[in-house]
Amino acid sequence: MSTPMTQTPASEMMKLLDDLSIFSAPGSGVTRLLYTSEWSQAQLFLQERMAGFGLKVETDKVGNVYGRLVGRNPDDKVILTGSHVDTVVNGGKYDGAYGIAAAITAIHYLHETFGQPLRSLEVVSFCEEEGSRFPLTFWGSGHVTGMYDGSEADTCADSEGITLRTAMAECGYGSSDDTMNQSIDLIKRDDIKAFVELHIEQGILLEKTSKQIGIVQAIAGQRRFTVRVSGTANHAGTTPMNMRADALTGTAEMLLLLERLAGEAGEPLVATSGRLEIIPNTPNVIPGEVQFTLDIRHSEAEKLERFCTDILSAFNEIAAKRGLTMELTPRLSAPPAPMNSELCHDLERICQKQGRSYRNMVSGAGHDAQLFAPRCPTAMIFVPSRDGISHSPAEYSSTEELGAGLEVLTELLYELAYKEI
Ligand code: HGY
Ligand code: MN
Ligand code: MN
Repeated sequence: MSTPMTQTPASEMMKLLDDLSIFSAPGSGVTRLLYTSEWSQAQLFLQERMAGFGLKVETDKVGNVYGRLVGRNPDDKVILTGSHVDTVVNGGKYDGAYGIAAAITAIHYLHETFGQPLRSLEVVSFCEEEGSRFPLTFWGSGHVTGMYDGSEADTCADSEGITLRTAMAECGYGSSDDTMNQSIDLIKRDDIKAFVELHIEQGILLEKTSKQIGIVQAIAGQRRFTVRVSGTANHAGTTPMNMRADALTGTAEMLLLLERLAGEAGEPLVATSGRLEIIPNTPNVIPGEVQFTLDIRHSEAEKLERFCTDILSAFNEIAAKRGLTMELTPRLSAPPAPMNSELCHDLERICQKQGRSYRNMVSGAGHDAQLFAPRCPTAMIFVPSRDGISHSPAEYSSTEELGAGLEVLTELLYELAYKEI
């Protein structure tokens, strides 16, 4: 049995969003990193809310949370909608959370208004997408779509050296032996008929062109790496400048080259190094080692690959010239993902029917939807971000803008779950 809707769907969704944003580490904005206590509390909160709305709640071995409204044809494939529950450090309250809150609200509204759907309609709160704590991303949807087999949990650790496996076990997920891998089949899913993700744009295009809705045509491909540059730690006072193998100045030359070549490559290519660690990170010691991240994106696969090849060989040349060595660890290779054209046309029709202004666009941000696109019909809907700001406490979209996205999502879910398709 579900609880009746006592307020408008938009206000129910906003209440969910506000309640969800409380689960954060101290500091500005929202910080909810994978397998932390605030992350666990958020997933528990969502399970309670989903159960309260009469959904069948399940969690899998990596901590994805599902809420299913069982359809009249329970053996038919499922319509899945949702997003990720984790955030960046000091992020906003809408990135990821909005897609989950809207999905729960939409399903609650459809159940109250139209009863049981033809086929099951399911919301998912993916455990992790950002790559903020561990040097990999899409940990949730990557298992559901078979990108990961769980063995990665032993080969990566956070900045305090806690392995992903340990962090999982501390939250009661996964298992210390290799049964985790055998249980992966319990995570990878082949029963999904379509996946729809509602998300804030995290860019300024919709606001600049005064459109209420973005219909995503494709999601940019992403390559992420960890780069370790090694030189010679030495005394800052007694080592002449021409006798140094300084890992930090070598890294600085690499990153300035990255910035210049990415600018010359032109849009939509972007390249970022967001995290850098210096060893021994001591004022009077020449840095012996630097570890930094690379995040490179493009909407065309071959241009993305070519830029990565070129920049990494240029880095090797800089290292050789400076007597440094460079070690590269690939962390992510998510190809560009075209969305389903039929679902895009459905979204255009729904926007016209609802009198919503909209535009077709490419997403520079990565999303869980890009892992589903090769496996099932997939669609993404954007709403505007004020000043295009995201991954920041200043991330904001108005109730009206978020409500418009909710109504478009709700109508698409109705067509997918309640009608013969
Ligand atoms: O980094 C991204 O594009 C996404 O916000 N995780
Ligand atoms: Mn996101
Ligand atoms: Mn994000």
